[in-house]
Amino acid sequence: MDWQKNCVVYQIYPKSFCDSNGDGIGDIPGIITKLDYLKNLGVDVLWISPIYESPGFDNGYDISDYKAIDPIFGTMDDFLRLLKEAHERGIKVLLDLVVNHTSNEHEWFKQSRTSKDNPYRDYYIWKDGRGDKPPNNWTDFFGGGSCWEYDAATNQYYLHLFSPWQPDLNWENRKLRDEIYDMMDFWLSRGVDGFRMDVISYISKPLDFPDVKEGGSVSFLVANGARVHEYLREMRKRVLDKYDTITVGEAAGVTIEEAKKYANLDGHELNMVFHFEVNDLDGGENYKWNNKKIALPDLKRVYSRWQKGLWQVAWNSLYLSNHDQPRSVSRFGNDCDLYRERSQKLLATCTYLMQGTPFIYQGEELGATANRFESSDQLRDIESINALANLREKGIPQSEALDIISKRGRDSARTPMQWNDEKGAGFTTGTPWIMINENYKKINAKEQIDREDSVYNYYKKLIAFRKFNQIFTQGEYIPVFEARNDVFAYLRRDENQTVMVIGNYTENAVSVNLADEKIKAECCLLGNIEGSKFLQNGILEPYESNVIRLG
Ligand code: TEU
Ligand code: CA
Repeated sequence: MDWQKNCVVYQIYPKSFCDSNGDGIGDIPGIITKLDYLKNLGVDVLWISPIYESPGFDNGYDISDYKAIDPIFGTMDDFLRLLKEAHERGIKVLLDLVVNHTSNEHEWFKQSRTSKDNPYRDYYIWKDGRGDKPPNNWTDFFGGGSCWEYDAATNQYYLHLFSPWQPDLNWENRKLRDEIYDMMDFWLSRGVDGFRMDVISYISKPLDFPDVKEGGSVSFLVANGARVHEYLREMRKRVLDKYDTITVGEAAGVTIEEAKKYANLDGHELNMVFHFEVNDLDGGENYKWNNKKIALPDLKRVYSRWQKGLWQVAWNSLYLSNHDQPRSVSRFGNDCDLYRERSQKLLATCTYLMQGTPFIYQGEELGATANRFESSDQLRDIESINALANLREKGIPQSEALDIISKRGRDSARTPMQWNDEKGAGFTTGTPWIMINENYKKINAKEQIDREDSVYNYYKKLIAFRKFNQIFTQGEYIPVFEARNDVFAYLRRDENQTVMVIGNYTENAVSVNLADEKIKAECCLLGNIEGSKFLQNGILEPYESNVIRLG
């Protein structure tokens, strides 16, 4: 079995993980001090969000030098030491590859904007305006207005799908692609084990740059462009195939049919992708800025479609959240005192025991919750700041707008790791770059590690359980109780055995008759409630989950 399929990945958002020098910003030496914590949890791979040199308008997703470590995170020596120390513990390290765009402070862009015949001009996407209007009607993904920024020096506009500080690269240019493969080689040859590829589904643009239709989305226009698979195949041949890597593409706008190409088991492109169909479930009229709750039947439908759709053709990734998405327990579970821990355990159980490679986002293993931002000066993310202005403009009162942003914005998942109950939460001795969730006295790693029935210790058990039961990697996925809107349940089956994973996603006790699905239970292998009576009385307590061996 390939290790890429059997491993568990842990995502570190370095700015918020652990600060070693008291400047309020997490850093590489800080990560090194936590490697034993990660080893103890049982994860095999770390994905570290960008640590390259960057002016930081989008927390490192705007890179000004791909081959340098940003001084806020440490030095190249620190990074090489992290790599060595991780490898010594049997942990692999994946970097974030952000190659849809660079920072506007990247040397290529500085050159590119100087003149139309500069050799770097064509590394980016420049167009004439339509009269005094931008080349088309696209608006950026951060709610900041047009995707085109006018540049007076050459009287043209450059494309930026994200902020104006993130000009899009022109992948049609072969020299640009060569530079990117060379840069990937630079990191892989130093021992990096692979990449998470930022918005990789967007790199091939429609060359006629058509207007987006009323009600349509730019995302679907730019996703899965004509040459994206050609580029990824080229990348694999030119660089990835020389190493034993793990690759995951962030793939907004990717359907199952497309995913079968990106993440095909034939190994010509990537190991897997992150699709967005779960994230889109609570989107709506106002994009994601609403109070909508995800309905379980919708969630089940998406999960089952992807499980069945990729079966024996391609490979799934399994994630609940990341640095762009709300905290999972607040979004899919219940973050009240009574059910926070139990529902986080349920979510992990039901998500990570499907087929695919599990990804844990920092803090999930503690049951970290959404943060409440009380004032605009507490916000840090460019998208949240734009959203506040846009919501206010729509007439939504400040406190309501902040409530929506706290629930759905990206800052909420970016508050620092809560390591202990001391001032600074063990994250920093200084002033943190973003506020610390005030619940750190109650929710923190120290308390979690020390208590046997904590979320952390459950995650640890679950990771080990998954690893030593190959059925979860290889077994077939068969949904059961499909029509129920309170319970998510499925079987995993291989030639030797069948197990059922079942979870009650509601705050009520519910009754389940296994005979309805002709299921004969043998014993409970793993549950999130000590002394569960489920196999005796058929009652699932609120947010209860169980893994059951069938006879
Ligand atoms: O995210 C791209 C992406 O499509 C989103 O998840 C985006 O954050 C969301 O649509 C905003 O509502 C990636 C990175 O994960 C994100 O942190 C970066 O800001 C973005 O690309 C640009 O590099
Ligand atoms: Ca620091």
